[in-house]
Amino acid sequence: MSTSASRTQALLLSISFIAVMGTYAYGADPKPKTDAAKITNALTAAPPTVSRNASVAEMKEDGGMKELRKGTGEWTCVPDDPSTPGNDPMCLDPNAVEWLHAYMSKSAPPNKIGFIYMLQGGWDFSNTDPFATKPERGKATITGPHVMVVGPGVKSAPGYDRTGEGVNPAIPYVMWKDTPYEHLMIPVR
Ligand SMILES: [Cu+2]
Repeated sequence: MSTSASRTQALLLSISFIAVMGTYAYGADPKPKTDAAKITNALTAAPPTVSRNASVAEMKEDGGMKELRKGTGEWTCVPDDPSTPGNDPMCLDPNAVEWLHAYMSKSAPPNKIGFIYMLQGGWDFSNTDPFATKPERGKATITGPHVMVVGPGVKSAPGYDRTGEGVNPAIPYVMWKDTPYEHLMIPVR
């Protein structure tokens, strides 16, 4: 996962940190600025068969969503989060959209299983704190292409690493464990 506009401030304090991020360096991947660029970026989060008919919406500072494109399918793609240095668009099924709204508004997620594609990878300040605004132990969690399973049902899913802090993100694991927003992170490459 990767959201929250409130992270912007923390990022400004993390310039030196960002500078050592190698392939994820800030300058390597310019943030999409126009609606057209945001739409193109958002659609790269899922296979074309999924994103082709998807709606595209960006997250607003107040936790709401602004629709950039009306799709004909059930999926919603969200462009790269401007508050994180990495490129982290995602495509969500309807249950996952509800889950994302709950996370953004810090309310309880619905008791449903949701699914999210993040085929460009993800960038999170913390593997354990959903609302962290600075890198955990001085180090962000940077993940490669993955899919996510969200919802309270994740608590009872066996076989996923629950190390939390310091987990190896190259294996299927639980992010933000023991919080209402815990979810499975499943690498796909
Ligand atoms: Cu993710």
